Amino acid sequence: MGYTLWNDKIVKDEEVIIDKEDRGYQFGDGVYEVIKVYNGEMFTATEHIDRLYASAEKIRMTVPFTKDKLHQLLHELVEKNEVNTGHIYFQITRGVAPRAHNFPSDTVKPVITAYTKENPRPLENFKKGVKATFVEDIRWLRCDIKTLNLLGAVLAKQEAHDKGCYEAILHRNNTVTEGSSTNVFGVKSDVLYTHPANNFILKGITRDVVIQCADEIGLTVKEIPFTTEEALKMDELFITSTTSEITPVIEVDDKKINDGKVGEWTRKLQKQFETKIPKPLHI
Ligand code: DCS
Repeated sequence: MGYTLWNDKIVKDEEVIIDKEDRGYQFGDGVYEVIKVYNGEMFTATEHIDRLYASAEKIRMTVPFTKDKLHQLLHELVEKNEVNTGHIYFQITRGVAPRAHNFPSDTVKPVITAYTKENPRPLENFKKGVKATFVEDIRWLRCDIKTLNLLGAVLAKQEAHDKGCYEAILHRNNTVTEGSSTNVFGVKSDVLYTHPANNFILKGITRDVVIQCADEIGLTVKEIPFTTEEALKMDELFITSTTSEITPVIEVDDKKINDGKVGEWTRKLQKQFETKIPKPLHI
């Protein structure tokens, strides 16, 4: 048992009450973020908070705090729950009102919940890589917004798990967009390819860090889409996210990438990424 941030207060988990007419519960009317905690320290918290505010604005919702205040509250939550390595999940909904599709009046306050989980890094996946499967991207056309409406992603991920795969690589008319909860990258002839950050994908914070890492190690990045067919012919393929970091993909629909071996550039990127994450304090 631990503590949850509930609106502007940190309370015991069991004190949180979620109303049945919360619009997040009924409509998925809200936005969310997941922030990784390494050795008690939040990683890229500013970027995640900025994206939360941007998502909220895109659905015409106002976060009732300043960014600094939210940052401070999340920091307190991590301390209070004594998180070592894990993550924070936080969401904000349009609040509680009698059920009607249109927005409630301005007096209705958004509802914020944030909690933490202790969660080890999936190091085995980083080392050995995972299997993936292609799934048609049936999501809506505003995938740039990190909304609570995740049914398209849920169905895709389940299809992948049913096939014994870690991730579903989504495609629209055979153009790879992203994973169900990750961004997708491919390396071909020493160039790193990924889908451009438009309305078809979520602009991952890890994606941005990886692009920066690529720059730092001299790997050319091209933000142009590739097809499912091209994906299978990549020298290297990997997925990225806050919790999956840089996870190599060694097989898609039973077809091996690079003979099922993790590629050199992927290893170099993983190494560069490692230099950026908060290290344990040795006092
Ligand atoms: N694309 C989608 C559809 C996602 O849901 C996510 C994150 C990403 C890309 C990668 O973004 P970040 O690099 O910013 O994490 N999904 C979060 C989730 O739902 N669980 O963990 C991360």
